[in-house]
Amino acid sequence: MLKSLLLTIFTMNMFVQPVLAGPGHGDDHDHIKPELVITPITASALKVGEENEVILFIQDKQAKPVDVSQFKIAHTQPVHLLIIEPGLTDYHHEHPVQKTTGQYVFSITPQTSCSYRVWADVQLKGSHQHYVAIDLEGTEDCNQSTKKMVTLEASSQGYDFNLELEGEVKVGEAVMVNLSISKNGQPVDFLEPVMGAFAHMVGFYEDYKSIAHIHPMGEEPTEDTKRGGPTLRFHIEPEQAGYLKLFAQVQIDGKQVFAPFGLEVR
Ligand SMILES: [Cu+2]
Repeated sequence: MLKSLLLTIFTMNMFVQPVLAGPGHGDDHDHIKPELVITPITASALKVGEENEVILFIQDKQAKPVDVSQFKIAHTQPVHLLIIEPGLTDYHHEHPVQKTTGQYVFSITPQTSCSYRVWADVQLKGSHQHYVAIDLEGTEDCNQSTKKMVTLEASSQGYDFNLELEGEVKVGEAVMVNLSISKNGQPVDFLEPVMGAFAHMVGFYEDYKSIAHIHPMGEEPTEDTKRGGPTLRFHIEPEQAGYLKLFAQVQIDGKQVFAPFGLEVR
């Protein structure tokens, strides 16, 4: 299981499914150690509706703290944190900042009292991109029943989002997806660059173990003054069947706007 985690290879525009490396491998002495070990340093459980500061301690295989300079920059950031609770409704995308070598801080204001799972999207220089899962404790035990609503339409902060699939979403098959954004029926063509693109999409499977990072196709903005929209193309090639909750992220007027969708991968 850990072997497959280490062998997870990142390919642009492809789904990536890391195996969640949880505790419980303690007496298996001959396994391959994960490249990075990330431990949350938090005084207490996350408080709902409040800004919680979380410190992550990032160590390498030799338990040495990992400095931010050791990470390869991807989509303008050394570390991306994709964060969600078991119900797959309250998605957060954060970029932690290094305080001292190996210690990285970020803030999160959770909308639920559940625990949250953080997928740290990381790549050490000279290595491959992968995800490390970290759990943050909540104040409530939440069961993992995801509302499996299939929807290709979403509204968020006054903007309407629509997903158009150019084919059936099936395991192992590539399909193009068009994301369109409008407001009051008018196309939104003033999307601002965020993390080196006009839109990002991330998917979480209902098993709460697998994540899918989907990259935009086409030209990427080269300057902050560039604007994009109203339609952006993505490439999806799922490696796993089941319900997939997708979140699109765009930036408008300096604010992050997230739109949730639900798909069933056949
Ligand atoms: Cu990010």
